[in-house]
Amino acid sequence: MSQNLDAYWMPFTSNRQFKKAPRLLTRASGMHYWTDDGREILDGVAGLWCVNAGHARPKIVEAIQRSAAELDYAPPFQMAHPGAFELAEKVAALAPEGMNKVFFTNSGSESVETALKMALAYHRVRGEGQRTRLIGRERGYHGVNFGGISVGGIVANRKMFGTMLGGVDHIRHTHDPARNAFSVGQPAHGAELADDLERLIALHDASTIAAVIVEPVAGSTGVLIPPQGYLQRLRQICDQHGILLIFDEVITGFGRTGSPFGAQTFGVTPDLMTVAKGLTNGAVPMGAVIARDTVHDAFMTGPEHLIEFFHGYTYSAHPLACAAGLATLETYADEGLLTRAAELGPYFAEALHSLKGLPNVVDIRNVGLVGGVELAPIPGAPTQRAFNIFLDCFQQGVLVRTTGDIVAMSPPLIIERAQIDRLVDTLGQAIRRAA
Ligand code: PXG
Ligand code: PLP
Repeated sequence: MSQNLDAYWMPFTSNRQFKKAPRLLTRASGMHYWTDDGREILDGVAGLWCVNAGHARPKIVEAIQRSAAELDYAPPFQMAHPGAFELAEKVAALAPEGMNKVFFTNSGSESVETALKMALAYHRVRGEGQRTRLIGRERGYHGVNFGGISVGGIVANRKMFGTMLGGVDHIRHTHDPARNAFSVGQPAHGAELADDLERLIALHDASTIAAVIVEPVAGSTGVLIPPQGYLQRLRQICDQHGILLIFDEVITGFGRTGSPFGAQTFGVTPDLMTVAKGLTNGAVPMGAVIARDTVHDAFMTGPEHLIEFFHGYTYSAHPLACAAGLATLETYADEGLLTRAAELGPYFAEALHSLKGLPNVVDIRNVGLVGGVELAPIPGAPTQRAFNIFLDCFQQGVLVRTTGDIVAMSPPLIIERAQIDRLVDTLGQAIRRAA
């Protein structure tokens, strides 16, 4: 490695360790990456949970190339370009009924900030401006901006950053290995954990609460599947108390759980949905908030010449991102990818759960084409066992992802059965070696 690695301060990375033994990817196609030294790597995480149609898909590549030459940039404030409307319409068509308004951002983190601001402003335009409190959940990941880490519940992402947003509280997480370890699909126990919201309502009074934000499946914290009935119960409590329910579908959006959105897989419609990642297949940064018509319409009340929502990004609905998004949705439709995780889910589940009984495996969780394998930490060295397994898998030509002592998998939705076998076999061997 002759390249100078000094200047690049890498995100969410152990920089010094990485730079001593770098892992560089230089090319990608379909289910695979290639490293700078020419090794083929099976992608078990869809890049970072985003490349749902697989890498470098021709339609998407061509759309990006065409768009870059045709319209490099168009201002999104008081101006627009056709691609933005076209993409919004297509996204709305995939979303649950009644959710037909799409606000574009450039990442999941920005989608979260946007949704939280929308929720606050929604109550205010309706004359309930006292609803300022935002409720998140322990172990939640909602990106890294101040709103997102405030409602988020991952300690390491919060503790360095001061007081964050005021007026935030958290309901309990749903991870309950004592009752639910090795559940296939949605665990049976824990719907009553949603009642924790009642506790916060009793404490703060519903009239002060604007919104609750949760990931339908908590991804970054280690793949926590919602217990049966849990999301329904949250919806019920929110309805009862006039609280908006926000689903952060940055990972669960665009086919990961077997339907276009987790909302559909789990049969619960939120008021706002945040998405990113799979919206453009990871090829161009883009996110969005998908809103219920009723939320949007509440803003459309004042004089028509006035701006209704004082929010937006220089690159909202960027032409390149819209082109990538349109080609991505076309690719998903052409190949039936948004429901493929439902077809392959049982096979993936069986493969994954075959790891039960291997040394230090304390839980296995799955839904659609997302899975997590939780390991007992090495005493005194948390995260080390999973990270060693990650390195071993990479050495064997398979990319997985770890968080804490959990190995997460979320392969591109084009994965074939034989590749699922290879992914799980490689992981199994690495788990044995790490014993
Ligand atoms: N919400 C959720 C639910 C996410 O999973 C974000 C928001 C933020 O999106 P951006 O595009 O700002 O990163 C995410 C992102 C991991 C990992 O380690 C997961 C994410 C990002 C980085 C790492 O699993 N998810
Ligand atoms: N900082 C400054 C000084 C700016 O002028 C702008 C946008 O005009 C921003 C930050 C926000 O950038 P973006 O719209 O890309 O989020």
